[in-house]
Amino acid sequence: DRMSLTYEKRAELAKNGVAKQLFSIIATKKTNLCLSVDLTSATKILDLLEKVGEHVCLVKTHADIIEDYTSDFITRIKQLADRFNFLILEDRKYADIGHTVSLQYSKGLYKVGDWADCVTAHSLPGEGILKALSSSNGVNRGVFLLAEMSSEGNLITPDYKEATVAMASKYPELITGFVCQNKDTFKDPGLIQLTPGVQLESSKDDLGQVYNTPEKVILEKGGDVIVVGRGIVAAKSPEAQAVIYKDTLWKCYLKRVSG
Ligand code: 6AU
Repeated sequence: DRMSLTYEKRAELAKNGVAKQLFSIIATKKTNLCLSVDLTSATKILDLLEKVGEHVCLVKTHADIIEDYTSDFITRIKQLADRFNFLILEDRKYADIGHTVSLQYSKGLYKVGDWADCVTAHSLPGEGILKALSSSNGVNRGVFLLAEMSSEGNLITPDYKEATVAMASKYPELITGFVCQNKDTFKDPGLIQLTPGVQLESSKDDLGQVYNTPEKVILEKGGDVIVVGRGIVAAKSPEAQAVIYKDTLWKCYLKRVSG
């Protein structure tokens, strides 16, 4: 069962190149923290990553909230990714027909396909969306499919979740893992459980987000890579807070694989 396997072992089992790479980075840097840099200023994002890049395995962006987005921002975030050895996930949550998604992925202002190691997508439209995202010409790319959400009242049902996992199994070379909340959602130890909705204390925000603690998310719910946004970004010292999250999350992982 994937709960007791180390990240090193799981790197060997991964079929998607990005999953393999991410498991290896996690094992090397000893961090399973994904920072969600939900800031609207490119300069602020780059400043923050200068400070916390060494503590994270994955940086999750929402390119479409950045007010001063330019190709220079991409050049610089890629330099930081190389320097600190982290991957970039553009959290676009594609959810349209394959043809539209292939345009959204490769064209427009953001040209996500040029720079993002991986992206998020909903399974809702059917597997055309995965066909569209598969066609990135041999470049090492991956997709996290949304199988569950952290927000209260979301409309995902157990059947939808199972159908999502079944759909993903037809695209083993493309799928990096699932954005999900529970360890029973999927079994394949070569895939990554990316879990958002995490803060040091259980709580909620005013718009339906639900937070669980690192202990609960890693030890009970099976999170492999943990997404933290405001828990770090909105802290007085994001750098100090990133270290606290990194250490706490890593301890939980060590406890999980040791027992
Ligand atoms: O820690 P927060 O609440 O500040 O940020 C959580 C981040 C946000 C959401 O867009 C994203 O995680 N997210 C996702 C993802 C990653 O796809 C799915 C979900 O169910 N809940 C969620 O919060 O950038």
